[in-house]
Amino acid sequence: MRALIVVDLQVDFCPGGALAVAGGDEIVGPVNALMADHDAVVLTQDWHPADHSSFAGNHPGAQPFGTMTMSYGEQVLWPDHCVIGSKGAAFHPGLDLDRADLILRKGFRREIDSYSAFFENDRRTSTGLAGYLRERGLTDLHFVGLAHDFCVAWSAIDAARLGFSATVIEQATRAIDLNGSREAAQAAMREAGVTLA
Ligand code: VGL
Ligand code: ZN
Repeated sequence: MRALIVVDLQVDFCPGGALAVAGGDEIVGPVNALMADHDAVVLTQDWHPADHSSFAGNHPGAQPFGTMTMSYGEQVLWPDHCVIGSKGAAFHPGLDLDRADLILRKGFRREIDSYSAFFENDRRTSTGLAGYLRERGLTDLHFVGLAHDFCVAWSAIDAARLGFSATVIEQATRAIDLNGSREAAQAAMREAGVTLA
């Protein structure tokens, strides 16, 4: 059975938002249309406490889009975004929420970021999503949403590694493209066995 995994299609990742992805809002219509072709729809929601360690604003002297070494490795420092309960953390108002079976929040622990919908950035702490999908017999996963080169790519790579069939529907994603991250993510996805459609 096929699941559509809609990654972080939230106000802060769309034009005008705190961590805007160019053209992010253009994919809302295509994503809504894809929902009908799937047996299940899962939405992920980036969901950070205001004191989150991935926010440049929480590290005196740090600049957004710089990097910092955390206990689990290197972490990009982002503009403050998707703060729990804020307007920017809400889904894009055009997204069809009624079709969602599951809304999975991630990144809610202050000390660890979570790009992937499956594992937090320590690459060990599970979000529980794999168990949910397996128990429902959802083995064929189609990824769309934002951002192509971070949360979509990391989620699809983890899905392939976990033994799911993983496809990224590229026309329903948009990239941040930070220092070549778009090309790097595409190469990493191909390497991991993700289909780019
Ligand atoms: C994302 C950076 C920080 C994403 C989330 O959804 O790709 N990127 N938080
Ligand atoms: Zn985030």
